[in-house]
Amino acid sequence: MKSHNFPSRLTAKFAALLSCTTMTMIATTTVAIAQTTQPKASSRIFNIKGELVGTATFIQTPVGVKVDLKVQNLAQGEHMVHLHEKGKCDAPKFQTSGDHFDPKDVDDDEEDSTHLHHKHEAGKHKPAGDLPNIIVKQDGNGSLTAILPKLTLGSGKNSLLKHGGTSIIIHAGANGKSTIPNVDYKTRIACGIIKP
Ligand SMILES: [Cu+2]
Repeated sequence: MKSHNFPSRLTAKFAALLSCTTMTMIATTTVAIAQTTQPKASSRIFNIKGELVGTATFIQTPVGVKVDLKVQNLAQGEHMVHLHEKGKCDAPKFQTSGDHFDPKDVDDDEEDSTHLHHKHEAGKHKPAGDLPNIIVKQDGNGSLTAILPKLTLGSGKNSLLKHGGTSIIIHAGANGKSTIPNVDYKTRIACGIIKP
């Protein structure tokens, strides 16, 4: 009797193991599909000394790219934060990150030609990759969440993951006011390359 029982128990164990493996494979495939349909990106942000001072995550949503930014060890006060047009961060000046990321699409061009006069008059054109200013507290920490409606993590020139990449830059100050004595408020004090 036992000699019959033993192999059947073994078979049951093997079957359980097999179904476990199959379940894991299905789960892995589901995660892979979810990641394909909802692209993500992130960035580790370093100051001019190469110290990590922040992290940013980027998630594709139906209304644009959602950005979550957390910083630490920065000067207290208000800092401008922009996405810049190149995926390069060469300290100490971070000029290799280029200008503000501000891709133009067809809809924008039409809108621009209609409203060009008003926009220039107001002087309020906001580049697509400009985030709200971040407020750094006395302890050096700060965080912000924002949606960038004109940008994507998908394909095309509006993508944060376009050829050549993009970066996130934190400036010394905002509204003409610097957080660091004797440093211009526009100075680029930290930079992170945005990666898939
Ligand atoms: Cu900037």
